[in-house]
Amino acid sequence: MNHSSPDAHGSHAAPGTSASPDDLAPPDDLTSPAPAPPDPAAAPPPTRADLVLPCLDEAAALPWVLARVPAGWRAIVVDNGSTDGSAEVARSLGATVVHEPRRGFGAACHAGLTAADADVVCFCDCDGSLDPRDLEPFVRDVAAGRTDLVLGRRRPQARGTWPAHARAGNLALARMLRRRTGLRLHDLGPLRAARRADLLALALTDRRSGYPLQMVVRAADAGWRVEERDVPYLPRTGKSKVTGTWRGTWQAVRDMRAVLAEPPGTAARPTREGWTR
Ligand SMILES: Nc1nc2c(ncn2[C@@H]2O[C@H](COP(=O)(O)OP(=O)(O)OP(=O)(O)O)[C@@H](O)[C@H]2O)c(=O)[nH]1
Ligand SMILES: [Mg+2]
Repeated sequence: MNHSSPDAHGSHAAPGTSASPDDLAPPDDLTSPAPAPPDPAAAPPPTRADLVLPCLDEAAALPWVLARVPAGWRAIVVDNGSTDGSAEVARSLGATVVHEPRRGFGAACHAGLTAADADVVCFCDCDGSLDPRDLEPFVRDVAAGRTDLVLGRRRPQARGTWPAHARAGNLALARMLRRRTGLRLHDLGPLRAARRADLLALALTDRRSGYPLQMVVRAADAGWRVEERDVPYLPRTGKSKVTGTWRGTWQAVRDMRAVLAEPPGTAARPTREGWTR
């Protein structure tokens, strides 16, 4: 299901922003001094990250997406040949715009990764289906070295957000991935975070729909700690290009099959000690 109304997203509050009954209750002792305001110098600095946003004709979704980029992060919008003014919209909203003339989801993601310079790099679709703020805990954990790759497991928030054939395909893919790598994932979602140098060392070659799967397969082969966390999945803004079309779905299946057929050990292995092949 498509939509163009920003209200469709309005109800998605940031994690941790809803007031609990305790927050609303008056303090027991009204005479006690007010708590000191937080000392900005004492607060831990927010973890910086580069956020790669592959973009093909997403002018309608960009304002919503870019308004949700966490403070201090750099939004890298990779324009993949848009004709709807996406690049101009992104630039006017303060994003770094990279042009990738070669079509394909993987081509766009990889151009963003090579343009990034932060230690931690995140990926998010640019169609308003995922909220970049949900990446904050992913980045904290990757930056702290608690994990190597975090994926958002998409949890649809409305009927029709995720067509049945796409869900079934994704589930089948997750099963094949489990057989191939042993990883117990439920989704191969596009919301993700990892260290930039490690991602580059995976030497990903797919430049179409197989890119996200190849990332996970090679990460597993390299012994990374790969995790998934639930994230809300919203109806996209604008016209569907992949899951809503037979052609897009068929191409995605072909690309993914090719990735799963790759023999293990094709990529460099980033380890704690260095890189091995
Ligand atoms: N499909 C596609 N998406 C691209 C390409 N280049 C960049 N993108 C962007 O990649 C993101 C994911 O693509 P989507 O079209 O949302 O694909 P999807 O989420 O699988 O399917 P739908 O949302 O149903 O179309 C979006 O932000 C696109 O604008 C490309 O060549 N093909
Ligand atoms: Mg989408």
